Amino acid sequence: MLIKRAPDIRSSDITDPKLYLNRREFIRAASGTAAAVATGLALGDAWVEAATPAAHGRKLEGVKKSPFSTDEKQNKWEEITTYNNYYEFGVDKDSPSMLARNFKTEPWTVTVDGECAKKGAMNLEDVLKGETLEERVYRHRCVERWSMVIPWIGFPLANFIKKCEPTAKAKYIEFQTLNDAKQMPGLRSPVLRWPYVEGLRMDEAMHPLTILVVGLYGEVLPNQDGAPLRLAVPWKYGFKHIKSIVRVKFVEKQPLNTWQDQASNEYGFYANVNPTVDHPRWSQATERRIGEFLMRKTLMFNGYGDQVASLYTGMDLRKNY
Ligand SMILES: Nc1nc2c(c(=O)[nH]1)N[C@H]1C(S)=C(S)[C@@H](COP(=O)(O)O)O[C@H]1N2
Ligand SMILES: [Mo]
Repeated sequence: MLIKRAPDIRSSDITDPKLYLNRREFIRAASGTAAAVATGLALGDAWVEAATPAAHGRKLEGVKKSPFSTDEKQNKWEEITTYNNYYEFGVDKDSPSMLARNFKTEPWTVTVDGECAKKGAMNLEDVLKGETLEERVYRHRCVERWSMVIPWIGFPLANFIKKCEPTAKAKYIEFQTLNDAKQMPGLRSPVLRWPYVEGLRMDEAMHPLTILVVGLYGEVLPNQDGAPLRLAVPWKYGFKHIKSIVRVKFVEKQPLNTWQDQASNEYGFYANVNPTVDHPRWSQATERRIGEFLMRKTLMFNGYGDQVASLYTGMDLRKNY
């Protein structure tokens, strides 16, 4: 059953209509894939609305609580695994829950290059080596004005960066998502330029709130949420939280992130949550917490200002949106 929620800005409202691949076409395009067959979507022209929460998977051992967690009410597993943006698996919020089901996350390799001493392929086990996993309950605010509270499990990105030994020239870090059209039916649509790319300034990347995520609610991360490895930067809009990361590059110049590439007048590099800087097509002053009816006030830096505001001292946040 399609889970209906309070009215929201639909992906079709924020995407150039020319490029927007509608649900019916999308499912037809995807129906050749194993994923679509497995989820019962490939029924000729008849299509089924079959958003289903992720099955419960493997429990993660030895997870510590973190003082960086919010004690706000957490969104449900069902919400966090059926309401996703992940255009590699379709532009509708429930498409990833259906089409990412058979996505292969093992084995997984992250390739490191650019301005660092330790270049090359690292398998996920090496990325995780020596890390203590922490539960970080973070507010998550999408640029489209919805929000959730999500108990991620991960570890500081700073730890990973130290392993790579960046040089003095490394001013930014760039991330890339897997680009595999066989597994990701959304890549057949030109809705974005693939692969999905994101970046952070080095001090943002080293900040203790910035984590690499491998789990959710005490379990291995579900595919629709970016398994096996995704980013969480809680003071920034959701599009900075790149999923299924396969490449990390240390660079001197500010990377061109995917949504800035798509519409630079609407989406910038910094993407700090900021209720005083409107999106050209809507206000960012309020947001809808998924599961709630009334809008709430959006907080500067998504409520993480005490920890991160100093990163932007002297910067014009209207220009650097
Ligand atoms: N590779 C990739 N990463 C992505 C996206 C995407 O389409 N592709 N969407 C982004 C957007 S717009 C949001 S709001 C978050 C949503 O993350 P969630 O599904 O875990 O809530 O993922 C971000 N990361
Ligand atoms: Mo988003």
